[in-house]
Amino acid sequence: MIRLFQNHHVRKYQELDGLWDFQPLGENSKVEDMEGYDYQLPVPGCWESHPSFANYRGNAAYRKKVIIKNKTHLHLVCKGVSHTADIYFDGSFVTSHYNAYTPFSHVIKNVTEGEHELIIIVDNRFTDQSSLHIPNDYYTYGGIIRPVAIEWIGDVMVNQVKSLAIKSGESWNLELEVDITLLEDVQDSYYLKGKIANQTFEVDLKDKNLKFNHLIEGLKVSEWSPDAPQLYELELQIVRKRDEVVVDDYIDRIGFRDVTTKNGKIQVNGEDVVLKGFNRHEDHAIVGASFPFSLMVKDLELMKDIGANAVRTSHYPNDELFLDLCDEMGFLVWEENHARGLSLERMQHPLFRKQCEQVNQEMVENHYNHPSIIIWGILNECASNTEQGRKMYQEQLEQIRALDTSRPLTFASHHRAAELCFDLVDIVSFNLYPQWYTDEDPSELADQARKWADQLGGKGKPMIMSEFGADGLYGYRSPTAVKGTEERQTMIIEANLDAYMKKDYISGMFIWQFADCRVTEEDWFMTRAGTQNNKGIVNSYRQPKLSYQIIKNKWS
Ligand code: ADA
Repeated sequence: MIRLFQNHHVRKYQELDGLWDFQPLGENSKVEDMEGYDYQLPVPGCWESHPSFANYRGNAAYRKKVIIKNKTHLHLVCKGVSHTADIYFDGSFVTSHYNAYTPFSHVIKNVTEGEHELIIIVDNRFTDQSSLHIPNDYYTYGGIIRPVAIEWIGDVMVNQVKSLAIKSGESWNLELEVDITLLEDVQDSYYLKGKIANQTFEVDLKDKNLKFNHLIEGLKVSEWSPDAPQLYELELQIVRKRDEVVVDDYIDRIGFRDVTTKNGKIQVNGEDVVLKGFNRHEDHAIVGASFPFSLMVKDLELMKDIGANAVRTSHYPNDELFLDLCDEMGFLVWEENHARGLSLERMQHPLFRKQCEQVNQEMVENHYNHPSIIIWGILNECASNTEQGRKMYQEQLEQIRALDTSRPLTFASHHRAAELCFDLVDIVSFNLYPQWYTDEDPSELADQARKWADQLGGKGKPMIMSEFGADGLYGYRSPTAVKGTEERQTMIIEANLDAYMKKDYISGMFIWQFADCRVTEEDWFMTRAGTQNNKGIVNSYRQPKLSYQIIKNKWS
């Protein structure tokens, strides 16, 4: 399932879920060296879920045959390939993409009737071509981890529509930024027909103005809010004038809400909110990073059961299906670009800026319309304590602001008094682990963090405790309550929540972390028991630890 709603009624599309031929490739072998495929693996899926590839870090070929009944242009849509994809169609190279966590697409023109071969070479190795996927305190899986679809398109297609809801008195306006792609030098003329809530509209596509804004005013709609997550379908159609035939369409879902940061607080539709939630990796003991819809629901239902209202997509953009679910369930989302704990040296990797810029673009362009996303975050615990790092933080925050002025920006800092970038963001966020990594008192530390924020460019800005928590090895119980027991994890989380829930200047708290997750053996096995980050309040199978009930008692 690619989305929680029908993305097209007119444009024909086929999701390529299923068993694909699979063959691991040698260190330097190429697709043309392929002899045969000895395996069949599910797509979407991680190859680590297959017994033979539980620890495989390398490259591999996935192959799928597709039948085309009549000549067409094909729009290939990939929602996530981990972490690098080289795509071939009928043996010819089509496109490449780096990064597991952002979607990409490509048009293959004039595909004839008959059987065709789609091959995706997937590579999850840590090489000098990868500045963001590196050995880390989470796992870079291998595979086509999110859905793939092919779409039949004509000469004109709706490529992307960004929708900005703007309150206007008692009603709402909707500013559309429409991007239409013209594939051939067509002679026909077209117009765009649209429908949202109680209004229809038309825009003439004269002189092929293919990127334009269109304002719809006076919409009488119910707002999207965490308690009443009302969604509306925006339907756009491209109509050929000479015969009124609809040649393409595009459907998305819109929530009418706005996000502000005033008086040191965060507001949704003018109402102050306090975010209470979890940092969540897309990681599960059985499916790795490739979540079927039912397990996405499971995670959010558990969070709802605990009384959480927010989730941070630590540390990368999430599967759009998960964001659709957050839209429907009224979760508030801090979505962030892909980076975790990169030193200045790593930020100076020759590909870092280009790869971050690409992820930021793909994240914002593709996820812009989700009302559940109320904050964009960047560069978790990177070198924002250095002048050179600051330049890159500033560059990325400016890039995202240029793409989206409607959401506040932040980043999670662990640099305490040495932080140099709080003046660049709308919300100041702290990763602090009092009682775990330090013996500090959570209440005193939070007060001190507020002072750091005020002194370092964050005065008057909302403050989020973006990470706090402790290891708790599932099933390790002991009256000693030593660090690593579930008892100690519970005590530490309780002490943090008791402190933060009382502080009026704290607008959000995200426990690190929702579920235990796999980490890379390289660099991390010594500091992570079982080569796992065990700070989940459930284990990687979603079995609750002692802390689950304590948090629930406080939040629900
Ligand atoms: C950091 C980091 C998390 C995780 C956490 C921990 O704050 O942002 O990804 O590694 O530490 O478990 O120590």
